[in-house]
Amino acid sequence: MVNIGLLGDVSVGKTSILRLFVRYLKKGDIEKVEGGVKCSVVKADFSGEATVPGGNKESALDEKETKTIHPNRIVFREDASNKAHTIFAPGGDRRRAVVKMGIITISRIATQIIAVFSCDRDLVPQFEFFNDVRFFPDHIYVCLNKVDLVEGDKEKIIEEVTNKIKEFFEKRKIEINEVFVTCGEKVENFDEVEKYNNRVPEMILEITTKQ
Ligand SMILES: Nc1nc2c(ncn2[C@@H]2O[C@H](COP(=O)(O)OP(=O)(O)O)[C@@H](O)[C@H]2O)c(=O)[nH]1
Ligand SMILES: [Mg+2]
Repeated sequence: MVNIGLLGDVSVGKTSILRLFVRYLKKGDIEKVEGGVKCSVVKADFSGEATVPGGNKESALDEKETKTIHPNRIVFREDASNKAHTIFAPGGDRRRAVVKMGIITISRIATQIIAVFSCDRDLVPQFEFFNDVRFFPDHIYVCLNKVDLVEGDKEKIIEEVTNKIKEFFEKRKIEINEVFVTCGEKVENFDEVEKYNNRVPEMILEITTKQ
C-alpha cells in the first residue's frame, strides 16, 4: 500500500488533480491510459474543501473556486491485486494554522511525495511553501501542472523550470525520481488536453502500482 502526499502552494492544482483522477476511476478510463489497470474508488473524501466566501457555489466537489482547509483524501484499489492506495492532498495556505497542521501531518504519513508546481507562476513563492515541510523522504516526485498555460517554447521553459526545481531540492539533499508534466483541468482551446490530462492518472499509477 502506498500513501501519496500531494504537496504544493495554493492554487497549483492539487485538488483538481485529485478530482480528475477520481473521474478517470469512475468512468473506467483509467484502463485506457499508459500503464492503465482496472482500479476502483474505495473512498473519495472532499469534505476538506470550503467554498470561497462570497462565491455563488453549490457543491464543493463540483465547483472550482474552493479552498482546501482539511486534507482531501482518495482511497482506491487495484482490482487485480486488491491492493489499496491512498492519496492525500492538504491545503496550500500554510499561514492558516489548521491547514499547516494538515501539511505537516501528511508529510509525515506519506510514503511518497509529489511536489506540485504551477508552470504559469513565479517559482520563488512556490518554493517557500516547501520550506515549511519538515518531513521529506530523500526521493520525491515532481508534478509540473497547468502546462496549457505555458506560452512560447514549451519544451525549453519546462526544462528551465525543471532545472530550477532540481536545484532547489538538491540543496536539501532531496532527489527527484521523475518529473510529470500535467494538465489538471479539462481546459478548452488546448490541443493536447487529453494527453496531459492522461498524465495525471499515469503519474499516480506509476507511483502506486509499480512499487
Ligand atoms: N488552466 C489550468 N487551470 C488549472 C489546472 N489545474 C488546476 N487549474 C485551476 O487552478 C485553480 C486552482 O486549482 P486547485 O485544484 O483548487 O488548486 P489547489 O489550491 O492546489 O488545490 C482552479 O481554478 C483550477 O480550475 C490546469 O492544469 N490548467
Ligand atoms: Mg486545494
